[in-house]
Amino acid sequence: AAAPSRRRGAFIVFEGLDRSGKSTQVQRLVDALNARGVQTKGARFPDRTLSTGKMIDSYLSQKADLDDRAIHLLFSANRWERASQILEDLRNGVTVVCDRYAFSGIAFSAIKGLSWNWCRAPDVGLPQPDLVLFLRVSPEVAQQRGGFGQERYETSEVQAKVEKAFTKLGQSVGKDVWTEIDADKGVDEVHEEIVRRVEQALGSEALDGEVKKLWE
Ligand code: 2DT
Ligand code: MG
Repeated sequence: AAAPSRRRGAFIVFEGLDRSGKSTQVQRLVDALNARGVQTKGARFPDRTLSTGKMIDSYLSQKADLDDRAIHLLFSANRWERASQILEDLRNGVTVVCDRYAFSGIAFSAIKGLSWNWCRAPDVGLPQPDLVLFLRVSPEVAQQRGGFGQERYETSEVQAKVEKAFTKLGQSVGKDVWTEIDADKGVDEVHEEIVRRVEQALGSEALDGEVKKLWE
């Protein structure tokens, strides 16, 4: 008999607006998968612990100003700093669950007037997610969950523009990868829906093949 083929891990990305519950749901999913024996690691972008992350953190906390293009490239470089580690984990059979990725990169820069193609270019070739879970929260529920913080982009004007950009991105990514989750619901209900969707992704034949490359 043929040796059993070793399946790679799944690359699962969460995207969404402020207060959509991304970070909570990422942690819940990582714990739930590990509990059922699916070896899983969490990741997040921007990763403020990396060298590019320090500059990004100064920008977001409004301690530093940067040209729109410069900060865009730093966010992309921040992903490239981690890309080989993510790829290695996936190839070793570890599932990676990531809080934000290149879709946030495009959405937050495109609303400043940078072109879609220009924004996409530096991320071409990064590991492509097998599944993107877009947590859609209504402005009303987001408001009930607490006010905005002090960071850049944490205003209702920016959030409304970013939501439109995410919607457009979802259409270009396609339904097999991009899944919308109604994040107005309670934490447990949202978690259960996410687990259902992730189970499908974990059963996919795609995990018998190589990790694809983003936008290629
Ligand atoms: P957090 O609140 O999740 O730490 O995000 N952002 C993020 C970008 O502008 N470009 C990117 O490529 C990424 C990953 C979204 C901090 C802010 O950084 C924005 C919110
Ligand atoms: Mg934030």
